[in-house]
Amino acid sequence: MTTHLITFNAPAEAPADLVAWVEKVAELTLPDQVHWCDGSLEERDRLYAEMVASGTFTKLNPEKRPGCYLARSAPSDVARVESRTFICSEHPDDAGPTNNWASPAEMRETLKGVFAGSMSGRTMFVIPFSMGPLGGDISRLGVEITDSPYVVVNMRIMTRMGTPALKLIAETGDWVPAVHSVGYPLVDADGTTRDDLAWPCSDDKYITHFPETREIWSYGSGYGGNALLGKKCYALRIASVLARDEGWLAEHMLVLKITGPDGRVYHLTAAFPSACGKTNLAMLRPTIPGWRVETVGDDIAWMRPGPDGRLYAINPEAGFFGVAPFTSLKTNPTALLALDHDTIFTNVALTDDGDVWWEGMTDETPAHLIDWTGKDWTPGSPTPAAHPNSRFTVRADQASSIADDWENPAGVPIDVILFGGRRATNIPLISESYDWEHGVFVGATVASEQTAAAEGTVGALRRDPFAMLPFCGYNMADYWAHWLEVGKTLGDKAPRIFQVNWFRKDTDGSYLWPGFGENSRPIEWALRRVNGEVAAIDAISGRIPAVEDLNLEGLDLSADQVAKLFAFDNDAWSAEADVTAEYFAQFGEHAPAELYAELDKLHARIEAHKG
Ligand code: OXD
Ligand code: MN
Repeated sequence: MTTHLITFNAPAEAPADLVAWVEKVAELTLPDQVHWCDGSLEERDRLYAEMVASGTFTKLNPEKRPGCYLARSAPSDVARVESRTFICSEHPDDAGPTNNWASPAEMRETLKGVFAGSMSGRTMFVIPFSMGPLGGDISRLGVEITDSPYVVVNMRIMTRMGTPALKLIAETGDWVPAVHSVGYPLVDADGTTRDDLAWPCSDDKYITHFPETREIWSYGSGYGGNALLGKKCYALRIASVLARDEGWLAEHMLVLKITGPDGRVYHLTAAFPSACGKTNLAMLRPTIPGWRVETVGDDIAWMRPGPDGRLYAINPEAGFFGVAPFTSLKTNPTALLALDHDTIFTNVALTDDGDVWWEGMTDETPAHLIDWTGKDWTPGSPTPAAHPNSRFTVRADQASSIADDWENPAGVPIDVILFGGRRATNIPLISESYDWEHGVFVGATVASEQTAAAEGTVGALRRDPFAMLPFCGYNMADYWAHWLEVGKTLGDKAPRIFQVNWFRKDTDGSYLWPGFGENSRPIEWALRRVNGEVAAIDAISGRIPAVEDLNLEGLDLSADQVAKLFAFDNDAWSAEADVTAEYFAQFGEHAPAELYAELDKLHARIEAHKG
């Protein structure tokens, strides 16, 4: 197509620089046509109908799941691909040892090659979007170009997308360009055509970020964070760079609003590595009377010091892209009920009556299903019916737990920051950091124990600092330094930092703590600490509760189990501190001196504990 047609098609609101960029990308990728997304219901419904007709979507039973659709991806395209995710900063040091670095000049050449003609035979969609409420002070704008209608309808749920965002882009001129192609052109260079697939993608994948020029280019995958570029690519990798340069924080954290029995309102953010129950915590139903928990965000928080000096957070997303398996009326009724209508399901199983199912959804397994690969499935089948990383995409306000202030453009003031990991040993149920620097040390050293099944080494620690390991757009150690800086700005207005561990195990391998709604109990202690209502005991990991201050009423926990939840083994802590020194050493000069000082203090506390 000729590029003047793009100009011709562009909505009146589109600014010249945006139109010029779209033309440039079209000249490279050679789509058949260009569609500027307005975000309307008509547009959505037309795309849904087209995807049903093309076989990308199966419409679910409208009696059971009105407005719901099922997509099945290619078996080779089921998750984020960290090995193909690149930070293309000028200097390798600015990507740091925990990211894949690529030279921006070389990567640009590679991308030019793979994107050349990559959209031929397809429609190129232009998606203007806002991360965060439209026009909010903490919000940011972007434009994703994609050749995937699946991406368009998911972005419509996950972001504020369409004409209102385009108007703001024209007004402010400040937006991040993001280009995505599934990498499956329908016409090749010599004019040979091929049929489309229900889930087109490429074996060759590049998820690339250019922090200096603030651009995203993603090729070859249609799945989740690889393709919905507002989420991990923008709201974490690029936004973490913006945040560093502008004095704020872009974090892989859920955000909660909590109301106490006396009506006092608190807000809390929490960072957890994958597979630690983050969505369940985001929709926590407290078991202790009088406490109410509401959801502001389930995955990402953008936080800025506000006019009163406190730290304010927004959820930059508008929807949840959650893991489906093990979401049930027992584990997370709020999430399950939110999926009743207007939800896109990807890679879950289909029931005979046109509904969805996944492992752990119900006690009883259906006798027959169509599995996520489209094949017949029975309970005797050797593979799961739903892919373990199968997902739901749903608007955030479909969750009954959504807080009334979740879209407040000014954000919510944060009282408490939680860091969690999956630790069988060492880390107590809850402990409070001694100060901000200690909190940064705790966040920097967060880890989960690798299971034998995953890596063959029982007990080895997989570090996931701030749960940001795959999401920090620059050198992780510089990111820690940035956190230390923000702490100086906040001073005594800074949120209090706590570490939690729901996963400590007894010697027989059983979990010591029941988890789920009971997690409200240690959180209650944290909030009472904020209020100055309870004292605490200095311990190796931080300040821990006196047993009588932890609300354990109605729980079937023995005194021995409670003691084990807060037990400290000097030798195990010494060993862990030694490993931490090695871990910091990989960052060389970049590792902040403050964190080495915290490590010294930890050694001193371990020595004192030996007493
Ligand atoms: C997610 C993730 O999908 O963290 O949110 O991987
Ligand atoms: Mn996440």
